Amino acid sequence: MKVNKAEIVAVTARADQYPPDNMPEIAFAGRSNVGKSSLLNLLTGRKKLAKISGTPGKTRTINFYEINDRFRIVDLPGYGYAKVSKSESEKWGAMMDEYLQTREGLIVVAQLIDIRHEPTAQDIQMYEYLQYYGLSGLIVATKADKISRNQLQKQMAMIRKKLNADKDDVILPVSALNRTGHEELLSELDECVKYYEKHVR
Ligand SMILES: Nc1nc2c(ncn2[C@@H]2O[C@H](COP(=O)(O)OP(=O)(O)O)[C@@H](O)[C@H]2O)c(=O)[nH]1
Ligand SMILES: [Mg+2]
Repeated sequence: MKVNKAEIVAVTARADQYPPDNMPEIAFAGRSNVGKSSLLNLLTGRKKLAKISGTPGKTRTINFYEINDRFRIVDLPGYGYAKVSKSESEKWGAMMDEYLQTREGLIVVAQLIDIRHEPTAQDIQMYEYLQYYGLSGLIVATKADKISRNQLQKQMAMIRKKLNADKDDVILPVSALNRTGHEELLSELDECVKYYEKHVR
């Protein structure tokens, strides 16, 4: 798949401001700073489409990006940032529930995990949540440029094991820095969208 067109269509914390639920969507979830925005920019070939932040915990909205007038990538607010208050984290949870549990067009949630580190308790919790709602299956191991080729397989196996991931789950190493996994991820997204086009519509 080639990305010919990418535009941001909504930035919101409120369900009544989501774009119409009439298109397949693939959401990106993960800890703050895991590389969600960078990956989005890599995939769309637009360096400044999504804001990259040096300070984690900035995004408090759900950002909808429409690709090729065909599907959307949805950048979910990151979790795991220590400096949030209880009420903020409750708001985050309610926002996630609202989106993840009501969106008809949502096909799958790509869960981003930093390839260098063990999944955190929150990563595991998120995986189980997604699995429960039938939204798991695609794990993206980010910042692959930070480790050696040798370590790559080892780290991916560790992530799979730690998450207790389903054997059919796809784990893709990616790097926004050197474009590792760029084509593979795009074709994975394409498969998901095709599935929607064939079965849901
Ligand atoms: N080395 C490396 N750094 C990355 C990569 N992706 C993101 N980063 C860095 O990680 C930080 C957080 O990235 P960002 O995309 O804003 O993460 P988000 O909070 O998940 O949206 C930034 O400093 C990025 O430059 C990558 O593939 N390789
Ligand atoms: Mg971001």
